[in-house]
Amino acid sequence: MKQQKRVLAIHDISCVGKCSLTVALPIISASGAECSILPTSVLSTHTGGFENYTFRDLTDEIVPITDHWKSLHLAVDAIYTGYLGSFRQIELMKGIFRDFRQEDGLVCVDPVMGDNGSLYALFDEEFAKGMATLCGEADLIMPNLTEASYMTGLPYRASGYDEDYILSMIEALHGLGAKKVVLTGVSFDETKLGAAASEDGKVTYLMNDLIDGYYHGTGDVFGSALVGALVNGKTLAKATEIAVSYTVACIRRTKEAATEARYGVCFEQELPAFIEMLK
Ligand code: PXL
Repeated sequence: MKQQKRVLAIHDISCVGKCSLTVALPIISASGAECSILPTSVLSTHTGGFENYTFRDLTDEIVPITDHWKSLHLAVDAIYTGYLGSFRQIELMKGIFRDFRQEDGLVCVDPVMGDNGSLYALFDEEFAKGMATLCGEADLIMPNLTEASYMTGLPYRASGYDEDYILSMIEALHGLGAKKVVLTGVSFDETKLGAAASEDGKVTYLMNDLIDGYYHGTGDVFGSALVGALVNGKTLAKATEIAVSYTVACIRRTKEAATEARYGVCFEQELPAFIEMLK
């Protein structure tokens, strides 16, 4: 019997809207790994498309929680960080990496900060610079093009770019310090969208159908599936392919259900298909 892997997922809890921990927990659990969590903040909804949401910063809880875990000698096989609740949390994450990283473990940073060329509410350029330093301490980073551009200083292009643009972005992202890079939101024509997975000097494009419209929380669905596939022993390229396929299936289902995009994607009914892809 293979030992069960433990992933520590560090994101906010957006109570409604299907992103962050409310997708990381079920997706990573479905992959067969245990998903321990560290909530960075609690919000009534996510900040994309809702107004008057509540926000409770949990920065002051992080050290007491992780001190307790240290007293338990808790071991984690992978750490997966996403939406952080304050600038101070960037340094706290570095401390968690130091304290909980295993020799053969995996530290994954999704530098959740923005999309479509701009930063989300509550983030600024200073935060992006801090996030770039956190990416430097990760084994794997998975920014979208917007986040990549804010962290590298290279211009953001929404469309009409060629492979050279993507390759220069990937090179600059490796320059931050991570050996593995998965750049999301890559599209060379109007029919295909996907991700570029890069390690050991090799870039693989994992493209799938582009479905019109903007669906909230898909970055977290993708990232959780990617981490789940990686802790199941898949290669970076294979894990990225699985994460792209699963995310597209979730978007397709949501489009068919015609639910409001700000409420997130119907990822639940595609979990059996995700589990199948991991076999
Ligand atoms: O899915 C990214 C995300 C996560 N958490 C919160 C957000 C967003 C994007 O807007 O607002 C709170």
